[in-house]
Amino acid sequence: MKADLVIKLGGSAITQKDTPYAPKLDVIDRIAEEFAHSWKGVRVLLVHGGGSFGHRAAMKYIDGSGRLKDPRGIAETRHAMHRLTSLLAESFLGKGVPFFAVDPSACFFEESDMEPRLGYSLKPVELALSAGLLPSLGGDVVLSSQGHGRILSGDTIARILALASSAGLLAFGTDVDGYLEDGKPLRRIDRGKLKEIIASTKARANDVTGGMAGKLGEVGEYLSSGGNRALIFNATRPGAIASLLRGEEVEGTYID
Ligand code: IP8
Repeated sequence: MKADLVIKLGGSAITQKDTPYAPKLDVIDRIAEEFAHSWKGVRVLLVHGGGSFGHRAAMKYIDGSGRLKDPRGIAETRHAMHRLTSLLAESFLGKGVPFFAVDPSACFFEESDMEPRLGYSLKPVELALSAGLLPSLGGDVVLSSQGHGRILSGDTIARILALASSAGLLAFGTDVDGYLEDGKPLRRIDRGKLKEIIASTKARANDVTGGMAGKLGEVGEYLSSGGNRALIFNATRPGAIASLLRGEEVEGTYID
């Protein structure tokens, strides 16, 4: 599988994180519009976060070790993500973009013998890409061979997809202009500085997968596994997605 670009739309960009089940429909529609104009001919894998949908549901049920043991909690979290994915699908399809949702809960799973390990098959994503679709995966709850559920962040999915497709760029869209230091976005972070920066970054309290710190952790893992280049940018800024699809540099923090 080969992709030019993996774009993750963070939950903070496409939902109001502090209001339960509140999508930012204006942002979603604008991003869909930018895809409609600039996506043709670009091999893109799209990922989205949980925002006030998945995180809201998961927080009610998740335990201290990150497991969801109550079947109702697993099912509600899956459904919350399904609702958000449907809103994205309606918007993209309404603008003529063949958004094709691939359910991560159906192609990722946790295998446990000594240590829990993430297993997956990306065949459906690969086939969707070759069929001329825009494959899209949201963060999700995945099932374990031990009988519980665990949250799989869209950040992790994005990192796995970017490595599996040798993407030229792994771009994390948030609602801020990049990695902020003293309120200002850094233009570039050298991979050698990443560990230090992660240590000083605190997770947002309403996020079960670690917010900016989690994202930077995935970037670290991506680069140390042979990944090319990562970016943290503001997906709510008009034109940012269109520029990325045209292969242009955008405002934000590049990490390489
Ligand atoms: O917002 C989390 O995905 P993320 C997905 O990308 C759920 O970390 C179900 C909370």
